[in-house]
Amino acid sequence: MTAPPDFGSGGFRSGFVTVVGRPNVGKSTLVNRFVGTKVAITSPRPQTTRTTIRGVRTSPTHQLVLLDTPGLHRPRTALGERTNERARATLSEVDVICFVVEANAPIGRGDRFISAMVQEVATPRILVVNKTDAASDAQVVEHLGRASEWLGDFEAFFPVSARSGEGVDALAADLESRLPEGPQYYPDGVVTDQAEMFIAAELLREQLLLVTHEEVPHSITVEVEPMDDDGDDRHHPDDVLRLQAVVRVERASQKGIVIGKGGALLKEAGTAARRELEALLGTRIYLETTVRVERNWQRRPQALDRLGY
Ligand SMILES: Nc1nc2c(ncn2[C@@H]2O[C@H](COP(=O)(O)OP(=O)(O)O)[C@@H](O)[C@H]2O)c(=O)[nH]1
Ligand SMILES: [Mg+2]
Repeated sequence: MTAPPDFGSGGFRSGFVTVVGRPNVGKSTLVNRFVGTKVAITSPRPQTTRTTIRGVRTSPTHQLVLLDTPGLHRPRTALGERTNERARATLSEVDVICFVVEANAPIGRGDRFISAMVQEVATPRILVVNKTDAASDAQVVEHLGRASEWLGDFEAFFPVSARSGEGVDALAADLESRLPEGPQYYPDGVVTDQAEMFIAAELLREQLLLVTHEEVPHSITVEVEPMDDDGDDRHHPDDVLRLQAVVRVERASQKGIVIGKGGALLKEAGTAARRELEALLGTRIYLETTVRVERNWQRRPQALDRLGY
């Protein structure tokens, strides 16, 4: 007779891990790596992530639900205040906190600002030193040493490269070992809680972030909806998913920038986003894009409510 698999004293373990750290340290890249596919868009620009995104990693024995929070930072706009508050509230509600710093930059005020918040709650915390691929061994060792001195107490320390994947499995195993017994919240194969239309909007926003500069990236918000059926489907056979994307910017001058000369920039971004979405959803997509000006939407609470922030 073969023995059943040994799950320790109990059965399935599951729980929530929030990933925090200052903007650009690689939180979204790390969550994508945990999950194995892209659930959160990433970019070299700070504050790419605006809402909390869930990434799910499931094994036969464990389910880790990773919360990719927008970076905690000193807020300057109503949007900044909201994202900050949300990230803060989750700290005490999760099973483990993953606090991420980067190995290729000194630990600074931004890191200490967040670590102070992290130290306020009783939740177990792990320090992750990311971007080891971009730092020397000596830098990594120095960070691991400095971290406890400058950032407070942690249960464990993990050097990783979210980009190459080095160290990520060891980190995941440690996180799993800290989960309580619990249900499988998401079925096998589900890697995120995001709706398809939200992913579509984020993929287009990611493309626009790549090709815009200065204040424009921050002023962009994108909404995608299935297109109304106008009864004229001669050009759009049934196996094509028809989507309408509305790109909002804060000023008229930004509208021209996003559209580009002869519409070239928007068209290119739309095509790139459409291709990624087609691969992700496994269906052909027709994506129509328009740009509208919504004055100072980042500063107006009513606009934030309407846009879903
Ligand atoms: N070299 C290197 N770059 C990374 C790594 N992880 C993330 N990055 C880059 O750092 C930038 C910010 O990453 P992102 O995940 O958007 O950071 P977030 O703001 O903390 O979510 C992007 O350009 C990533 O490609 C890593 O392990 N090594
Ligand atoms: Mg992010």
